[in-house]
Amino acid sequence: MERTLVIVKPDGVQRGLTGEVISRLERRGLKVVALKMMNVSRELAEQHYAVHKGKPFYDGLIDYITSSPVVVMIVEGKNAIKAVRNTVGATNPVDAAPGTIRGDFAMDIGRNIVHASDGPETAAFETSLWFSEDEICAYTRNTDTWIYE
Ligand code: IDP
Repeated sequence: MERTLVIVKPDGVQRGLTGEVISRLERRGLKVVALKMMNVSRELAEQHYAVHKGKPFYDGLIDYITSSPVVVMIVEGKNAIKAVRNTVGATNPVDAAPGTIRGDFAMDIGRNIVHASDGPETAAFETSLWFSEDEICAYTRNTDTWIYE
């Protein structure tokens, strides 16, 4: 089982899409194992987006993610990183397929509703950046045998 970080970004929270995002992930079969709403400090935003430092959109990205509360979660599942990325859709919503979260609810790359870790290393880094170990709930679901062979 993999764990990956998902953030409902400020535009997603403001637009009332938090439940929609969680619902789509849950309905797919992913299991939420940690969840909280929070304001993002500039320090945390800079750590999370360190890889983008120096890019033209960096300052706007830090302003955006710190502008209003986010809902952040860890979801778990078989190949969860890829499954979540595919459910979220392409970074630029104009390229995101209909049926994906970004393809259904977003118009602009700078307001794309959701963040999802893009690989095993970033997932490990980001889950430990946003959550302490005692905030993560490990639990079994009786439905898992109906989701996984
Ligand atoms: P991802 O969120 O799909 O993993 P990344 O390329 O890692 O995409 O970019 C991180 C975030 O930075 C994007 O989700 C988006 O919010 C923002 N971003 C990326 N490129 C641009 C851009 O050209 N203009 C404005 N924002 C951008």
